[in-house]
Amino acid sequence: MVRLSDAEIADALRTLGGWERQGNEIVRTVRFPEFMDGIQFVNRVAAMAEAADHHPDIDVRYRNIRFALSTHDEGGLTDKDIELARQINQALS
Ligand code: H2B
Repeated sequence: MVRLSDAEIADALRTLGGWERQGNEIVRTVRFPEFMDGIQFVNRVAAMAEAADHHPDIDVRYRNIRFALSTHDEGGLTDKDIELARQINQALS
């Protein structure tokens, strides 16, 4: 898996609503109606992550859940992060 260039990351983010780059990560924070809605969504993302063998950092703050994606093995962002972000967006839509 090759690291994406700054331009490739910027291009991908143009089609990924809600995500922004923060250094070696892309992040999205989602607010859910209730705490348990967020937890159930985290479970769905966990299943996606296992299927992809690619795991987000997830920060649960009551109804606000922050997902951070990075490819730790490569020390940066790769297509795996973009693909998981797309899956998360699709699950939210
Ligand atoms: N998740 C993330 N986010 N980055 C990685 O580099 C990574 C991972 N590596 N999940 C995977 C697992 C790797 O350790 C296994 C061996 O495929």
